[in-house]
Amino acid sequence: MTNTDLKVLELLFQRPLEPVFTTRDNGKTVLEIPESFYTDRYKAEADQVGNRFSKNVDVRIPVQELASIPNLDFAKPLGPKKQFSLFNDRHRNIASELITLFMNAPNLRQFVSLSVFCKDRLNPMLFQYAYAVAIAHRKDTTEVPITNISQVFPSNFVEPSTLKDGRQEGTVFGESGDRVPVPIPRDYTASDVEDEHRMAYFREDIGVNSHHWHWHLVYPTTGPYEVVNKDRRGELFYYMHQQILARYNAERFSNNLKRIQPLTNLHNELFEGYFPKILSSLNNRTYPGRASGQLLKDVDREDTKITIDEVLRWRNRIMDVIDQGYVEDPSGQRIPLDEVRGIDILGNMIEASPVLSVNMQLYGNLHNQGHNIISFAHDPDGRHLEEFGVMGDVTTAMRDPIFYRWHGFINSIFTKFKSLLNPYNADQLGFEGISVDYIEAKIDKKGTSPNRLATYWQNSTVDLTAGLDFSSATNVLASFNHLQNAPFTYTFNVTNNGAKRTGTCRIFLCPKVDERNMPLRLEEQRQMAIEMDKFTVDLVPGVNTIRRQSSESSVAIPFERSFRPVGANYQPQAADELARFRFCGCGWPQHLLLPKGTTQGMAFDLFVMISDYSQDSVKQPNTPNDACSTAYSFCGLKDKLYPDRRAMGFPFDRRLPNTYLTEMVDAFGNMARTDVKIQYTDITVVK
Ligand code: CUO
Repeated sequence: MTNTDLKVLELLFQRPLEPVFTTRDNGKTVLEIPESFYTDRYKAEADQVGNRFSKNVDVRIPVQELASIPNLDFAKPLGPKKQFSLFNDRHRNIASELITLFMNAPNLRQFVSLSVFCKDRLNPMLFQYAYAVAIAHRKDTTEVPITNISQVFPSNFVEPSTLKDGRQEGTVFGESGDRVPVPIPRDYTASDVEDEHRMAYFREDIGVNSHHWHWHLVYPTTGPYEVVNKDRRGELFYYMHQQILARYNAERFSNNLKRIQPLTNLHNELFEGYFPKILSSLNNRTYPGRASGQLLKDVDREDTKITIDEVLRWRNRIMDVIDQGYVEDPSGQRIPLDEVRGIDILGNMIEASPVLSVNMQLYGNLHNQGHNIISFAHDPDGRHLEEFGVMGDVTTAMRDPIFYRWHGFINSIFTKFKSLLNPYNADQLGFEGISVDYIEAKIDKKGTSPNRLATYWQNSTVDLTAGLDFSSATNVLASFNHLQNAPFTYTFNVTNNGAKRTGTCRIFLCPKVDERNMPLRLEEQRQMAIEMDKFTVDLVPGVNTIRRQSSESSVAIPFERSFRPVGANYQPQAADELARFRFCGCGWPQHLLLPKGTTQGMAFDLFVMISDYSQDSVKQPNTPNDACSTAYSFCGLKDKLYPDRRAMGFPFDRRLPNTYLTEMVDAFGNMARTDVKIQYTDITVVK
């Protein structure tokens, strides 16, 4: 790839609402587009506007003419100021067609031209989504960094007055040292009267929401078959969201709240309201809120029609097939829901992916339509001309408390399926001749005691310049408080009483007691277990000491990865460095790796298991390794198989042979547990 092509592709993530001929990279760069690329508004004055913007720039990049002008009529129903939703059938079909168009561009140059041409002719959110999917999946764009969505559309992520203040700071002080980052307020969506507000720091975390967007970007439901059909995609839909719920529950216990109540009855009032107070960049309106006590109604709007009855019918059919043990494809062929493929089939069917669902007509579109019905609860027939609420959009859905209850319900269906499988037996759980003798987790600081972990607040700065349209040329910096944990290291002593072999080390954190302070039985505890890390270990005969840092976790990505500054100035030049630096935003934010805990110290079981690698390993295709696929437990590996043959969540995804965790650990030498305490301190550290 030439540097210019890479540069153009990166620039298209900046200033999503500004015409493509305006300057980018803080006024330094401009794209010189063919006359035919100007939209009707500017066509007559093409010369004049083009000159106006190319006057004081350092770099001018010419964009090649398109071999053939694409027909974009398919995208017409989604006007430029409409909210775009991945849960909406019509929007998804449009997105799918656009992704196909982008994927089919015959070479890199033409893909660049096509993207430049399309940008000003399409709904900006639709464009950014389909464009990012194409960049993530085209073979010739693997080196292009995908700008974090929170930096492309910052108003979807931060309180809007921050952006105004940030622009003002930038305009008044320029790049001078007097400029300070503008603080994003922490408690702006509700007061302490609302109990659920205790969870706002988690739900409204920028890293949490950008992870969720990025996951759905990597695993789209529609588009070309080769883009959608990824190894164990349906199972990962189940598992990644199940882990979010497990983490949310541990976080709720830390905040003295009861566990999630799944939204099983769609006719009851939704007791929690939510007023997001964030802006949609596209139309400069706030996302609608939802009052407490709202009832769900059938949605009857121009481009969305859903009845609650229909959703319930799909649910019943899915419950029935789980009892039956098989699903039926459109020709009536029975496909068994066995312990290997069953969960994957169900995941794709329940989410649902029109490309991969076994039978969309019969099993419907349960999860997506639930998002929609909830997101329109405030204006189900559109009489108030209000758009969907935050639940209608993957960039914002996790902000709303109802997200966790809807997914809690979806998860309960998967749980039912898993509960019908045989419990794991000794052959599957054990690893003959391996014994884990000692485990600890200790903060990386002198004088700290083992198994006492710590959380606190940290104030960090993010650069929101990329997405700010029509603003000053200087950077806009915002600072915000987020939970943070003190880095720690796990140490395990493992004795191998046999020949040299390989194992998979699986680390989980499980709450010990429930909301009433009663000890949790293994059956409940396993469903709340949080995966912390998973990695391969070579075990020599005799004693092995294994050390692993919390920052190496297979579920999380570091803060810098989520929020790297945007623009050419920050980009390493050397190819290998660039590959390492490449942004890949899928992964749980490292700063939320641990639940908050309590000021007195909250007790958890730290569980470690070493499983037999010969039962875990997969034969990977010979595709190049991707430098940024580090959160593989949640996000898989690019162009490879999911790197663990066991069911996701193993060993906690199925019933287990013991009543309490301690009994299971006593019964199997290859497992160990210890008590750890997570202590929260209400201090803020500035990064
Ligand atoms: Cu990720 Cu419902 O699937 O939001």
